[in-house]
Amino acid sequence: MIYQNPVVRGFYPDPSVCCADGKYYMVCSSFQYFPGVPLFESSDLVNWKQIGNCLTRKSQVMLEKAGSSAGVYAPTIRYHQGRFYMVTTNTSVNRNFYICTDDIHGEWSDPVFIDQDGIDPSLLFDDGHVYFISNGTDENGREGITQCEIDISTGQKLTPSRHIWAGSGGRYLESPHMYHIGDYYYLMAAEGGTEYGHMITYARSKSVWGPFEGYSGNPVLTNRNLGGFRIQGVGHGDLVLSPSGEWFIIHLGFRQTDRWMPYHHLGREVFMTPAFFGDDGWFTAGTNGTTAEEYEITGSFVQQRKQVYTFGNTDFSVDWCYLRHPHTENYELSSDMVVLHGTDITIDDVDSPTFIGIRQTDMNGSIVCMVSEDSGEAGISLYMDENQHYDIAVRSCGNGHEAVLKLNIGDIKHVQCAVPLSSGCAELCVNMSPLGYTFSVKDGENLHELGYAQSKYLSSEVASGFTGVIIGLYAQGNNRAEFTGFKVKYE
Ligand code: 6LW
Repeated sequence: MIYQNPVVRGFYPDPSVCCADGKYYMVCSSFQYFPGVPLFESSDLVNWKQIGNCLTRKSQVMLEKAGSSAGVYAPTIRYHQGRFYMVTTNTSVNRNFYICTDDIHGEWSDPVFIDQDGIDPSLLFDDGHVYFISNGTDENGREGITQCEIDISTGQKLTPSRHIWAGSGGRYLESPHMYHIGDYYYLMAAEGGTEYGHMITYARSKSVWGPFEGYSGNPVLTNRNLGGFRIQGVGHGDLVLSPSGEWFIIHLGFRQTDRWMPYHHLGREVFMTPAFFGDDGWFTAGTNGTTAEEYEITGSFVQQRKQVYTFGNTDFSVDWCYLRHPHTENYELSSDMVVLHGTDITIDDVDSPTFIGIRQTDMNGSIVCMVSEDSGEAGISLYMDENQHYDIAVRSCGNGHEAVLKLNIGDIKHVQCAVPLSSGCAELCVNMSPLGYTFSVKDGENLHELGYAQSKYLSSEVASGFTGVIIGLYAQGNNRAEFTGFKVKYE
């Protein structure tokens, strides 16, 4: 069947995948959001369902006041002898750690820390040995792909950290994964930075310690020369074998808006590109080393795409996320109503405001929600980070209420429009298009247009950082707010 890229839409960067008992499992980065490291399941590599998150307890990850795009970076998931391992970096404390579980639908362990630096850690289980690989520094201070052997039961290093590859010469050598396939150890990595110059490169050796010989056709996968093409920034991937024995690279990329000086605001998403091993044991990927809109995979199934998200058809502990560790007493979540209790902490703070969000997964669509609040401000935020967000809200003023559209772009915090309301209850509406958002409010029978704001200012190119737009429900100002009839519908 033909599948379309991306296979997972919205801000789910740095995918890593493993196979266990006929099912595939995938994890992604989560940065300052909690719970951390979204976990997906698939039986065909094309249809992915989020089944949970790996970091669900405060004791597993320190996120207090973690900066936006700090916190939890790229994870790797591996399965060995009945046990799943997820290894990642908490950049807010600069430490690599892994957790494990024997029940992929259950809780994961507390963290085991590893004394090797760098980001993007990975594990290789090979012939009774476990290797830990990151883009770290060796014992002599040399940076590059760095490896040590560890005792997987304690995290203790069994060898010094050794430099094993310097990459093909691109900047930001990261995302190493090692595979033992046939006679060779393949070391795949990303270079070029996670932007328009991103790429996947690899090398191979007959020994896990090298010396590694770089593939002469590196980069094996990149869209950096496809100016104007919608899919950009492809890189950071993991190799996987499909149920029918075809190789694929599951990797990140993004969908750009505009042809000249393009930008992207939905974050980095999950793409899948076929890889082909030649008789010489080297592999190529995609369409002449690039990722296209669609590919073929053996199998007769349909690629599903969820187009409607409501309180009733999503799971608050799976699909939704908080900013840092939430103050749980401020959230009452049920399938027909969300009640939020606002505090002094606002969504402009690097903290944990009362905020619960779900990723914007497509460019075209609409958001509606009835919001009722008593003495502060409550509404919907198109949230990139604390400095870049558009908010439509009901707020108290004088003896009454008004509907507001607030644009926050860097240091500019602007109230675009304020309309008096007949009560503290109104229906907030957002229309999403690739180039921007249109905001309106319904006060009983009266419809008020509040304005328009460009998606460009919520993009990674403007905001910087590694995240994407989240549709957040928030309350602030020591109030009580009720949200009902929430619906996101994509076209
Ligand atoms: C991640 C690095 C990268 O750790 O971006 O795309 C960093 N690559 O490998 C943050 O997602």
